[in-house]
Amino acid sequence: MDLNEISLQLQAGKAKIVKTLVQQAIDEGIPAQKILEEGLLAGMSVIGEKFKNNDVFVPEVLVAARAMNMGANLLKPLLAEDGVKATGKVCIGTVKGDLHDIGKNLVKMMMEGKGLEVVDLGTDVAPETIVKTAQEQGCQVICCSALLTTTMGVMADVVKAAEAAGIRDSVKIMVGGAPVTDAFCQQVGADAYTPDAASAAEKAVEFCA
Ligand code: B1M
Repeated sequence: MDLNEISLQLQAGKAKIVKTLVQQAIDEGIPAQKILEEGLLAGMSVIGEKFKNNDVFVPEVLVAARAMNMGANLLKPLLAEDGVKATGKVCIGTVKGDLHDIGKNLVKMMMEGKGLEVVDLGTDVAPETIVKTAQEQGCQVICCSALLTTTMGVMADVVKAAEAAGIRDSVKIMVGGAPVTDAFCQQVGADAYTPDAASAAEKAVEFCA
């Protein structure tokens, strides 16, 4: 199958067709990672570019996001199959003021695929909530996602909240999302920046070991 068809249908927001095509690609034996990257993420990337240039608007992006999630859900068990299972507990959330959750959901998916237990706090999460959850649930790692330049600064508050709660030495703080960089990670005093979901999962396993 031509994975570009998945990308095109995602861009058109045709969630049911995307779901059918993803299933078809799976049935044809195409690796889940390839379907994710060349079908779903490729389509989302085109939508992102159009959104930036005002060629599409929030409603179109939302239906594309829905199609992305429906396709990704089918891939989840397959992405989870490979490799030795690790143990550890991670809490993850998109920071306060930010509603983007597609990347976070992929990170969660990859982490679960590695055998980690993931407490998902959703989007628009206050630093105190993330830290309190990590404390109460005994998470070794906190993962913060931010997609906006106006919200990435909240990650610094997460680090400060962990210090204030006295858990900074016992928890690793990971940051990610499109505007986040390694330099930013160091600037806010977090422990690791990873550019994508797969490397985030690998790093979390390393931290939990
Ligand atoms: Co928004 N949006 N959006 N949006 N949106 C961006 C981010 C933007 C870059 C678009 C643009 O202008 N080009 C821009 C931000 C500009 C900036 O800050 N510099 C933007 C804007 C401006 C906005 C609004 C303000 C628009 C408005 O209302 N005027 C608004 C803000 C709402 C809010 O959050 N308060 C808004 C709203 C929305 C929608 C609701 C319509 C929708 C979100 C739907 C949803 O998530 N459920 C949406 C979307 C979909 C996007 C784009 C098009 C796509 C984002 C995405 O899902 N990418 C985006 C443009 C773009 O990125 N090209 C855009 C796919 C996803 C898999 O990638 O999230 O980067 P990403 O995740 C990657 C890595 O970054 C990494 O792993 C993932 C997979 O490998 N990663 C992590 C992510 N989190 C991690 C955490 C980790 C580790 C790795 O933890 C350790």
